[in-house]
Amino acid sequence: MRKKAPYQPPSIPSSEITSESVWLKRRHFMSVAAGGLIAGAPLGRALAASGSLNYAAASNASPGGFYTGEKQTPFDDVTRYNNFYEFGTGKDDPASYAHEMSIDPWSLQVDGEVEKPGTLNLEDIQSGFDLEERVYRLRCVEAWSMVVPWVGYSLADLLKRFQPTSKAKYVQFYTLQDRKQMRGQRSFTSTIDWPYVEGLRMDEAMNPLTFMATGLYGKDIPNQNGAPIRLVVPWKYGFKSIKSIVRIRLTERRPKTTWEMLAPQEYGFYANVNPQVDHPRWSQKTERRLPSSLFSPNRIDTQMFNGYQEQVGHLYAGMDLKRFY
Ligand SMILES: Nc1nc2c(c(=O)[nH]1)N[C@H]1C(S)=C(S)[C@@H](COP(=O)(O)O)O[C@H]1N2
Ligand SMILES: [Mo]
Repeated sequence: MRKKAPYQPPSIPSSEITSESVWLKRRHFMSVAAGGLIAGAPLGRALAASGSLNYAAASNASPGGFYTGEKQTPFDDVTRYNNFYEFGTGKDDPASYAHEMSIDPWSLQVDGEVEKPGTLNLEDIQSGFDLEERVYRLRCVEAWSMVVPWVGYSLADLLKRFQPTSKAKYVQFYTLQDRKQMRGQRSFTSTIDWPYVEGLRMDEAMNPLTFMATGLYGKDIPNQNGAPIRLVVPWKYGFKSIKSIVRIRLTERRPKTTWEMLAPQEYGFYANVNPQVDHPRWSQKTERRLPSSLFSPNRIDTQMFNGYQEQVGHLYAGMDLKRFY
């Protein structure tokens, strides 16, 4: 079996990196823009130190939306409170059982409407693209949310390498299917038709915010968060951010997606975060920001497109978002 190159941690803590100021590539850093620096301090921290940090300012901490200065959800919450039904439906099941999945070797196939179909192995996935850090809000349809410092690259960077054809209108994603490694897939009570699948419209896939994460908090991404590579679409409900991807297929027709197949009246293809459109069984107006407890529930208002309206609102101009939820 191929040996994995030892992970080189960034030489500065992840909390001090802003995506605008530092793009990191394994083994070396490349400064591409000084835009995020105020007198040497990262933008988020400088704002926080000024004492005038409010929610709106934090949301807009970077013009591209690549970085929010909001308090980051601690590593332990990000990696122990998960949805990954392949390992069970309890929030702590993925942290308990995702180690039963091996990610080495791994193969990610890219096919369909592309000029150059091919596969990426683990090494390609982990170090074949320029890595950068993005700090995004993640809003689950269940009305909890987190702020996560991801490491990875844009989906556009990945797709361009395989040269999408003019017929490519959608992108479909598939999670690993392996009953031996994924105990949730062996469960008799599971109603999901495995493998977990997701999809995006081509313009959503190519939007600069759409991210492939291979790490978080400056480390390789833990299995429970979707190792070795998972999608992150920060303006959509979390279920769109499919984990442990083995296939990306570009298509002419809109692909089927797991939650839409399961309950189409509750979960749509678009699944854009929208406080105006409630889930049939609960309100989407507010969310519980982790860490949260009985004594500090930490409820905050949910923002349109999870606060990324400026970056992605144009994608849905003229669409009835109550109908296309
Ligand atoms: N393959 C797969 N991907 C998945 C899920 C899943 O059950 N299986 N759950 C989704 C849901 S509902 C959410 S909220 C996010 C959670 O990501 P996190 O556990 O890293 O916070 O993963 C999404 N990706
Ligand atoms: Mo979710």
